[in-house]
Amino acid sequence: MSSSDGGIVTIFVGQAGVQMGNACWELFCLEHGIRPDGFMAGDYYNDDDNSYKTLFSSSPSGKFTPRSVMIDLEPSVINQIRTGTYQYLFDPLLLITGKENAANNFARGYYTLGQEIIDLVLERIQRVCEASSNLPAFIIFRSLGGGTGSGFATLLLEQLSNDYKKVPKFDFSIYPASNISTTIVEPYNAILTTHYVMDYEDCCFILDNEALYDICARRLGIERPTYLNINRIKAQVVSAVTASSRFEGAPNVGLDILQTALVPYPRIHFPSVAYSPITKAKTFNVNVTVSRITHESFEPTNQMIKCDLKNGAYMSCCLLYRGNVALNEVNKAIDMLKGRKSIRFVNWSPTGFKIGINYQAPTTVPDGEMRATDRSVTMLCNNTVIQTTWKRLLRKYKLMYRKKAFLHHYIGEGMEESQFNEAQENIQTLVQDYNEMLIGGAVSYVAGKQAARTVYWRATNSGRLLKTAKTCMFQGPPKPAPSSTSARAFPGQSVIDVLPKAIFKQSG
Ligand SMILES: Nc1nc2c(ncn2[C@@H]2O[C@H](COP(=O)(O)OP(=O)(O)OP(=O)(O)O)[C@@H](O)[C@H]2O)c(=O)[nH]1
Ligand SMILES: [Mg+2]
Repeated sequence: MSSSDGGIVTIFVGQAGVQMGNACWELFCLEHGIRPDGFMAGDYYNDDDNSYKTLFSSSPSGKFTPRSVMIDLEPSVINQIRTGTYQYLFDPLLLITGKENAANNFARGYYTLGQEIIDLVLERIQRVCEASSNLPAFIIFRSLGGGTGSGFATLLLEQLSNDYKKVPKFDFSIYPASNISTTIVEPYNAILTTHYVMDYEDCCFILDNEALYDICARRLGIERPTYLNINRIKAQVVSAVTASSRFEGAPNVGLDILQTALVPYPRIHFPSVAYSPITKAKTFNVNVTVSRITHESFEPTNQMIKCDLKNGAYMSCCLLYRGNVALNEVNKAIDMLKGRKSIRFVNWSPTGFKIGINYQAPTTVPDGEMRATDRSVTMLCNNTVIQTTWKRLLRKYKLMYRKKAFLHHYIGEGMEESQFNEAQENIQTLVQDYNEMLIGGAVSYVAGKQAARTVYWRATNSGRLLKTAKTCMFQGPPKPAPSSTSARAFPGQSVIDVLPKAIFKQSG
């Protein structure tokens, strides 16, 4: 075993980031048989098994250490790690704290407090990177609403994109939930950070706590979910996304392939996430078939962001299966999905679904709230409906900004008012960019299925997006394909292949 093998470097920023980190490392340790003190449990030890190397480095004494840096501008959250069950797991130098938090203020995280600590953080990250012979990716975890999660993470991503230009940067962000937001200025922080890091990160999975609370309540029967409950669900997604870099599978979809599949244009990089099965620990006789989990992963009950995918069109979709899953069962499940008119793809991206199968079954925390299963699926998709989450946030942002409410807190820490205008304009343009993805149309149709539906959008001169008169050419009882589109599909051929060329133009 050597400590110099390549691996993903994970970076946890602010309270939400660090607490997500706790859940992730709890799970990673269980998956690799590493005890909380950093040594491998005897029965797991196998000289030929290198799966741990992606996430852990190892020392000659047999101690495993996460390739991970945790940062918070205040000490209390990380102090719980320093004195908790996993205190010996982490390298103490990689747990970095300042003296006071950013008080939910982007500007404190980015300017005043952030500037004091950034050099130290970069030096520690460099140490971790130098111990890796290659560096496939950084994964950053944070909340968009917190001062540290928004402001400091922005500063960090800016520096990382300078120092490690070629290394892809993934982001797992907690998006401010619409109804249960803990701080009034979260929309400011979230929009400012999204604006500033737009060009510094490659792919940002956004998850919202409201959706996760709902999952806990509906799926796990937890009346008052805690952050631990929801962070453990998110950890399953993180584990699935990194599984291909650790365990065997075919076809195995790595982070690089995921990024290529999910991000059609640099700015269109906000996929949403769903997971199945999420079942109560004490449920008996659960029928976890491939078809059932696939179906469930498209249901709103399993989505980790509050928006209805049925109202948008998919640009891409990846299904990452784990465990005992046969490719022919997956193909059958995909055929079933293709017959659902609620699943529409933009007509310039008709290739449909990217499939990954990893043979390692999901691991669950013993005595945790989720039932162990021998297979699971994580659904990652880039759907145009995500723009509604930005619109929702912009509405709140504008309400406050119009009255210049709370602005003095930001100006007092070194920001200028013009930066608020720029951020607002950039996110408005992002919404517009997502709209442009729809121009040309979206299709859900498979030959042989009765219900087929085609929706066209076009842009007006003012830039507004309109559904054209051709909207919903098929509805209700089955009708023959309209001659205007020459959309005659043969058995086994999708109508996508025979529709007229999209009038889609690449933005910017
Ligand atoms: N999912 C999840 N969300 C969290 C957790 N802790 C805080 N949040 C959410 O994160 C947002 C607040 O951000 P924090 O992460 O607490 O803030 P911070 O990054 O530490 O920044 P400051 O405290 O302002 O310095 C709120 O929307 C919280 O609901 C957590 O453990 N899990
Ligand atoms: Mg904090």
